[in-house]
Amino acid sequence: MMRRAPQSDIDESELEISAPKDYAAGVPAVLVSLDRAVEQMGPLRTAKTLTRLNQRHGFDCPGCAWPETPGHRKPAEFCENGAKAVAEEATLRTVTPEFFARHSVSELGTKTEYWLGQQGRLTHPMVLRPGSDHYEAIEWDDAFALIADHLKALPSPDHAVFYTSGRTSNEAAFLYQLMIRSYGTNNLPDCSNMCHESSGTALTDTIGIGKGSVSVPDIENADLILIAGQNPGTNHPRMLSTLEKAKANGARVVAINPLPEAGLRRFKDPQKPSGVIGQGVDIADEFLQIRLGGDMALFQGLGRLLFEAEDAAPGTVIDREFVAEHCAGFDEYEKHIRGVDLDTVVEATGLPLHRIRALASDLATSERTVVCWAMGLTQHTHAVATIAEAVNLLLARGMIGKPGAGVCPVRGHSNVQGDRTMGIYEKMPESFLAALDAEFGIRSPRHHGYDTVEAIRAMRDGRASVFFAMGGNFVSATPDTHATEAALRRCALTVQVSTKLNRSHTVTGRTALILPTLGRTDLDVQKSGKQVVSVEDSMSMVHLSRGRLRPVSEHLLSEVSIITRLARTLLGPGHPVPWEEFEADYDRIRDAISRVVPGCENYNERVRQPDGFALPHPPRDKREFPTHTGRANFSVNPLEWVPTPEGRLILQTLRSHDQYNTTIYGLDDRYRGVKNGRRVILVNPQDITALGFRDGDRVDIVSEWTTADGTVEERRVHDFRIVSYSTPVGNAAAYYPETNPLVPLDHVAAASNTPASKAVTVRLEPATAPNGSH
Ligand SMILES: Nc1nc2c(c(=O)[nH]1)N[C@H]1C(S)=C(S)[C@@H](COP(=O)(O)OP(=O)(O)OC[C@H]3O[C@@H](n4cnc5c(=O)[nH]c(N)nc54)[C@H](O)[C@@H]3O)O[C@H]1N2
Ligand SMILES: Nc1nc2c(c(=O)[nH]1)N[C@H]1C(S)=C(S)[C@@H](COP(=O)(O)OP(=O)(O)OC[C@H]3O[C@@H](n4cnc5c(=O)[nH]c(N)nc54)[C@H](O)[C@@H]3O)O[C@H]1N2
Ligand SMILES: [Mo]
Repeated sequence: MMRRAPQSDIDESELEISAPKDYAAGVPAVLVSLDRAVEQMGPLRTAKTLTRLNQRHGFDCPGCAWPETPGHRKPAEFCENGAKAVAEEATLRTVTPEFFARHSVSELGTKTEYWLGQQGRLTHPMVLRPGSDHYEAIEWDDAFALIADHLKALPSPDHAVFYTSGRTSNEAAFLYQLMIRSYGTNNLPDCSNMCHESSGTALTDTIGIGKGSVSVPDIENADLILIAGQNPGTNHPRMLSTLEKAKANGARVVAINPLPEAGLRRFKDPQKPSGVIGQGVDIADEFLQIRLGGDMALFQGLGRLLFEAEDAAPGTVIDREFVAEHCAGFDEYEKHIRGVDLDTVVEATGLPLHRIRALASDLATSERTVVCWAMGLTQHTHAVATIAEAVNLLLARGMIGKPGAGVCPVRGHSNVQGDRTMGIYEKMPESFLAALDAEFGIRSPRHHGYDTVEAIRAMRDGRASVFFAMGGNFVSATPDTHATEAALRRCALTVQVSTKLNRSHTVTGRTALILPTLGRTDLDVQKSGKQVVSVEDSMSMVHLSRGRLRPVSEHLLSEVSIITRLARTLLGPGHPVPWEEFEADYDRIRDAISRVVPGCENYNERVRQPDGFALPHPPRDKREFPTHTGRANFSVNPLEWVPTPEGRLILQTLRSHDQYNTTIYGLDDRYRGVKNGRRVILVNPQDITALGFRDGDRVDIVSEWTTADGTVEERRVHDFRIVSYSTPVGNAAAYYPETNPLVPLDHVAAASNTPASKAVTVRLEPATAPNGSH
């Protein structure tokens, strides 16, 4: 039966540590999925939901953006963490106006994300009035009027910020950016700014489109797959089935990671007898335990070794034809990369030279190479250059735009890529804005808006004072928690369109609103009947998603309804966009999308095909590279890496197996052997001793940051337990979002402005106070 939400918060004294697992999934994964699902939804709703997950007539998993295998789908096309994502959303627990009457905002502000999230689905629009410490119910129309009044009172539309997380459907995203641009600003920061922005920036410069160039069949047919800076066993578990197939077809998989992640070692597919009673399959043939931030050096070293292999057997390694026909900048690249010092590569990566040579020889002989990556590459100061170096390797070998080969940035949120395609971007190109204006007879602003980091600075400095979030948990997901909190508290109004309670509801402007919305699993009925929405996965496939569950409250509105009703209030009756028609029938939104968004022609028809349709990708489809040179660009990047200063550690902030970003599903990072708690820091045993500590000691983590004018700033989080763990010497790991207060706002990647959450310089001190603050 469904269990009640937790009444008390986490007791970290219950923390248990055991040995990390050496395989992912297996039977425990199924048992955990069912247990969590039944706990939140009860048995009937569990059966109804899990059988529809990722099915052709079902809904798209609100978990990750890994694609479904085209053609055939297994009866249960989900994974443990997909099941948890669904259980969290489809839960029958509710957060009602009575809940807010019982709990003040200040009290809620002392709770952990885990406790807040476990309380259930938001049921009513709520308002926090100036000076009050309790949210109270508000009518929808009054909420829209209140937002419109605030927006109209601003000195300029650029004083408002409109954030988007990555679960919003294409239809809602398209209307959201349309409303915001009609109002007059491009301030559209999104979670992508903290996520794959570095990938988008690097890929746009080098191959002309900021999206991955491979499909699932490409991965299945590759003969060499590099997985760098990604933990698929936890964050993209369905990818393991694809990798299993690739291995069965003879692929070699090389994992490049500071941590020996369980999912990269062995996979037991619980849907196969061999995964239930057998050993499962080994995923990685090679595991390179690289130092944090060492990937750029690795890729450059590999580049030099490829040229050496070419010298030894001319005409066999570099794809001269591809380079001559499609690329620019090769000579400069060759000159630079031949000069790379291999001793520096060894120092930067922490990898023995013979292992790097072995990988170079794999690369030199592979006929179909795919490089996959995620946050381990994107969240570094030199992230864009690192990804550009991976592209250099692939270009030199002619590995883009042919079957079985290419770039595979594995995206995070289930529709983060689609939201960008629909215009959620602070610097959308002129061609898109012009098409939008022509379709609707509006005039979109042309000057660029704020990204996430710039939005925080603008609120901090009083240049923005209305903050509106379409989903997400801005306060906890962004870096420098205390600075971000102070910035939000300066606002006149903060608005959160949300499904569940989170910390962003407790850190507010003078007035605050919570607008509860339908999720991916919920039935959405409008004037014309039941609605469907569409999403784009990590491999540019666009398809439909149909929610079927009865919403937990009759007061929820869909995101489309919230946007169209707010737009009508804000923009007035004479506005040229047919907001009411759009709300009544989402087909009308898709008709508009088909005329504005490139590649979406005949959207309604094509999205209804069984597997949807693929958006165009010129490098993948025809080896065309729409860059500024009209060719695929090699790039020259001065080598950067992340040495560990004396007596310090470089800290990466990452996800446990039991969370979805800031949503904490539970307290069990099963694969890493951490149970009943999250305030841990994983440290190499040599460092523990060298720094004068012992395994199990409780410490404060203090980050050190030198500002532009040379001042050293310190940030502190309290009371973390040291766990001895296999991580390179000098490198440590701890969970996000508990460690976000340590990440300085200005510590960002060059060119993409993505917070460098995987490389924070820290020192450890004996714990000064028990945890209690966040
Ligand atoms: N269940 C679940 N699924 C999710 C999410 C979730 O929180 N939970 N989040 C979703 C989102 S939004 C995203 S963006 C993705 C995130 O997916 P991931 O990027 O896999 O997430 P992280 O936990 O940040 O893991 C980063 C991985 O990179 C490694 N790493 C860190 N620094 C480096 C480095 O310098 N070099 C190399 N080579 N490796 C490094 C870490 O050890 C870790 O294995 O997952 C998505 N899917
Ligand atoms: N230190 C550190 N910081 C990081 C990262 C890291 O690795 N380290 N990773 C970064 C990354 S990759 C990302 S993507 C961001 C994530 O940043 P966000 O996307 O802002 O955060 P989430 O935790 O995914 O947001 C969860 C909330 O979204 C709401 N929600 C869920 N589903 C829906 C829906 O369908 N509609 C609406 N309107 N709301 C919904 C719920 O209220 C829930 O509480 O965090 C970034 N921050
Ligand atoms: Mo992400």
